[in-house]
Amino acid sequence: FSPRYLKDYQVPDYKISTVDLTIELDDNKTIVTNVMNVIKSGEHQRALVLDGEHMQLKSVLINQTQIDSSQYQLSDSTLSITNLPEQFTLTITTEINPVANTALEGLYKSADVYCTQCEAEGFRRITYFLDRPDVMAVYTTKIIADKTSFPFLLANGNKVEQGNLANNLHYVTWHDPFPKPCYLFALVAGNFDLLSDTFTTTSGREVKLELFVDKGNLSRGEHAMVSLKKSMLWDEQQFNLEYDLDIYMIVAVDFFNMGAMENKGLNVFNSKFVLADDLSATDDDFFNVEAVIAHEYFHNWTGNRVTCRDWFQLSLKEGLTVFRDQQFSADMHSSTVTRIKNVKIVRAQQFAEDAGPMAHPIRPEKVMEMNNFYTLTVYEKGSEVIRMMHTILGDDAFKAGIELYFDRHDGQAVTCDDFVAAMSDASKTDLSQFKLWYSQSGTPELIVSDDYNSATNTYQLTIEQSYPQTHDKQEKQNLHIPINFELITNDNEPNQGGLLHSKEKTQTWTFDNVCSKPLPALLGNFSAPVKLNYHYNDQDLNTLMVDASDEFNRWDAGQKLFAGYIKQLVNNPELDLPLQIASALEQVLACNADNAFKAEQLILPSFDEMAAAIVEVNPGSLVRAITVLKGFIAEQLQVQFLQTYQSLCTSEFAKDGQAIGNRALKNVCLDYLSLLDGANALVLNQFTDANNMTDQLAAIKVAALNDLACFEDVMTEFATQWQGNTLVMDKWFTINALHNNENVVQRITGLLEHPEFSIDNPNRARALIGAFAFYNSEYFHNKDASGYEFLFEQLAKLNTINPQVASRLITPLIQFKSFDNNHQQLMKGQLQKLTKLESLSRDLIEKLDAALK
Ligand code: HT7
Ligand code: ZN
Repeated sequence: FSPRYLKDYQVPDYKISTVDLTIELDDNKTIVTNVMNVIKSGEHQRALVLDGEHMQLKSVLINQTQIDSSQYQLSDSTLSITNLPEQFTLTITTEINPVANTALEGLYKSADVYCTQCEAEGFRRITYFLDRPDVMAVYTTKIIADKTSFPFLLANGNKVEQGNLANNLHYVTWHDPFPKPCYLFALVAGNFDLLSDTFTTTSGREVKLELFVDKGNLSRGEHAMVSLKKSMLWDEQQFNLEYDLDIYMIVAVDFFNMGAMENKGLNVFNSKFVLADDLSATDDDFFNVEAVIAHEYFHNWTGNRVTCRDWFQLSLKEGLTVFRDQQFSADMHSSTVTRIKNVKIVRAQQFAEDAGPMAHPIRPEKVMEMNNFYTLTVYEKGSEVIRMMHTILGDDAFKAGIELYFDRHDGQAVTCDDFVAAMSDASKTDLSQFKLWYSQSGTPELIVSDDYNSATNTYQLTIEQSYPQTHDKQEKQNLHIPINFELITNDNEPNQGGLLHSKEKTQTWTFDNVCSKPLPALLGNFSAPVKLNYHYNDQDLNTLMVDASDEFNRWDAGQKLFAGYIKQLVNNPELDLPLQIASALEQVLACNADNAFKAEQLILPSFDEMAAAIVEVNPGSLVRAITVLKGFIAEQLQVQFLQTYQSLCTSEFAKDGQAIGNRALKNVCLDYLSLLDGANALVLNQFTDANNMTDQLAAIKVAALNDLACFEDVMTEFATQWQGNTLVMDKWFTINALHNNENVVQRITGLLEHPEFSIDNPNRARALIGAFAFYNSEYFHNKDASGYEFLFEQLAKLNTINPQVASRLITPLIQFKSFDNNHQQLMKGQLQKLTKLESLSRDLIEKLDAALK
């Protein structure tokens, strides 16, 4: 397997203007007939080299005449045809085996549903094609299948024909008038319940909305439907973007490699991001369903109408669409709490990726397996880069840039440079230095110092950009970094504030008329994805927690306070903790902010976030440091936590923002109280009384994390209550994996044999194996290496079953550099063993090569 490089991009030698597919569905022998209109690009005699994998070629016809195998060349991954006219009809027939397709790429059958996943390069498993996003064609798709088992036959676009055939077969033909790359092709066949609705666009067109769910699940689709309509309205109001086809379909399936897929007019969703009801879904689940529905809907413009020229440009659509879904969520809920959630992911996970062996710019330059680049960097950091443009240009100019982007590029496959050019031209702003964010990997660090002169009332702020070496050894340049700032003074003058543009290695800003020594509040709303290094003392952080105008900064000051003590506790677990920490949190509990925000203020930085901020840490010491700080806070504020907890226990269930905030705060209190005497009774009580999944799950989670006496009983009761409900049982498997007990590896090894566990199902594999490796930090990193060994064994299986899932689950092992030398050696040992596996997938080879080089 050799890598591909961005610098080698060439326009395709041939265009394909139309694709007519006939797909005769069968479990093991599905026949695909693909009739294409092909046009040579320019004058040349080069071969047409089509991509194709994992299928059998049955016949090739040029202008309706069959050619024999002497006229084409077949390899494992290509079909090459030479001596071709300027324009011709190419008909290719292939046979595929959907049941054998456990990788869930291309056409697969699982749980009685035929389903496709073509992004990034799955279409080449359905038929031979120029499988690249800059080849855009108009598709017509005829699906033929058994009428009883598959009453719904769905594909992109509008339904144009349907009818019955002999042998209980039937067919439906779909036509999608919008030229699209093949990664947006989709087909679904199955027997579903259908939730129907309509949406009338601003220009007065009525769009049919259809949501397909497993039989018996109709009511669990309602929240998704409401979310879809909210998303459609928001995109019209914010960006003037209307939906374009007559119908928008969403299908929920249980077997899916990722969250969802934005196929034109026919989104396919992991059922986890569609199904939700009051009893079985948590508040977070409801939030996530709405966000993912919005994300896929927003892709209709940012991704589908304007797509990527090549896969190196993935962030063109993903970074922008994540930014759009984050803005949507911020508008639908508390904007600060939404922002805090986004930032936690960047700091805990994206920063770790950027510091690990797979570090890459948001526009990667070298890719071996494209599926490996659907990363936190491309998505989340990509979104931060778009957000910085929004911050620099302001909302109006940003929206003018979006408008110009669509005026220029509707119907095209373009690059990140094209996007930035539209932004720059519409706003008349020079973004040439800013563009380096697209090509530079790693997390910048800002080293901040200051000086106040009371004689002249001037204040100087100096910011230095610093770049730790990344794994790709890339040389770094100074970036254009927007820094939101506020100078907090205790005089009666209004605080100065605004946006600083850091562009040089070291830059100093001088502020006049500063009547007392100010405290700088920097990076308000996390205005750039960077680490900040300024020597705040505890008193400063306490001031920021109360006085910073930016709510995000108030939260962040608390996080910095906690992080400082966690770092000290790692080296000295006996450290005397000051009562000041508890009194700061006492103020938080007592103030009249909204409860969702208070809950965030009380949550300590996670293991991952701290691991990303400490060099070569001992994982056990870090877990203990966090526990010591948490225990100290719990003891100091026991009375306040209990009072708050009790005041928020209500028998009524509501789903409005306030009720959600109340539950969040109540369960953070429970989390602290679960470390103290009386925890078992409290937790058992909450479990028994719970009338919603948020509370029920919170109870079993703290029972697991603290290995409470009630743990086994509540788990058994939970499983009995929810057996058969796939999504809830995923939660149950996850809680098992989080059990804070030395026998956890035995427990989860046993669960691999549980009748409801199947490693073939990505959600199940992630729920059990993924949750253990990503979140049970204590026992995954156990010094006897049993956690690493367990992951190795599962990865060895997943390598052949589903390489995409294997490649995601290997993440905690390849990020060994965060940990001390002993752990590094143990983790590397497992990686070395993986390299010895027979038929190692390209996905794992790429990561192992990077990690071990
Ligand atoms: N654009 C999609 C990315 C994707 C994907 C989705 C499902 C299964 C496999 C996949 N590979 C890539 C999802 C999105 O970002 O909206
Ligand atoms: Zn996306």
